[in-house]
Amino acid sequence: MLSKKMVDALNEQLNAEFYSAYLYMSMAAYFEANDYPGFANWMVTQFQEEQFHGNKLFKYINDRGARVKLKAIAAPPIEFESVLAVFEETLAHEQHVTSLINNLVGLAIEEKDYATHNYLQWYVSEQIEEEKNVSDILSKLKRAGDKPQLLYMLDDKLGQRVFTPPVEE
Ligand code: OFO
Repeated sequence: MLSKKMVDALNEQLNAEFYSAYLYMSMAAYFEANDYPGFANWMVTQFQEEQFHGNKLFKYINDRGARVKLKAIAAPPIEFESVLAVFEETLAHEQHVTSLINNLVGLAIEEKDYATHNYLQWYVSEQIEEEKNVSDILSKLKRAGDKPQLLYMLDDKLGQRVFTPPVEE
C-alpha cells in the first residue's frame, strides 16, 4: 500500500507532467506563430510524450488502489525571445523535472517502498533521454547561429518527429 505522503508526491508529479505538456504546447504555438512548423511539430510531439508520462502515473496510482487527485495546471509562458531561448528553457525545464523524479526516488527509498522505487526507474531512464534530445538540438542550434539556411534545415528535420508510444510491459 502506498503511504499518504507517497500518494501526494505522485499526484504532484502527475501535475508536473501535465504542466510539461502544457508548456510544450505553448512553445509549439510560439513556433507556429513565427513560421517554424518543424519546431512546432517537435513540441507537439513532446506534448504527446508528456501526456504519456502523466497517463502512466495515473495508471500506477490507480493500480495501487490510491486516489488520483487532479489539481489546477499553471499557465505556461506564452512569449519567448528566440528559437534558441525556447530550447534553453526546455533543457532547464527537463533538468528541473529530473530533480523532481530524483526526489521521488529518494522518498521511495526513505519509505522502503520498493515497488514504487522499481516503477520510478522508467522515469529515471526517460529523463536521461529527455535531457539528451534537447541538448543535441541545442548544440545544432548553436552551430547554426543566425544563418537562416541552417535554421530552416533544422526546422525541416524536426518536422519529421513522430510520437511513438513506448511498449508497455
Ligand atoms: Fe515528463 O519528461 Fe519531460 O517533463
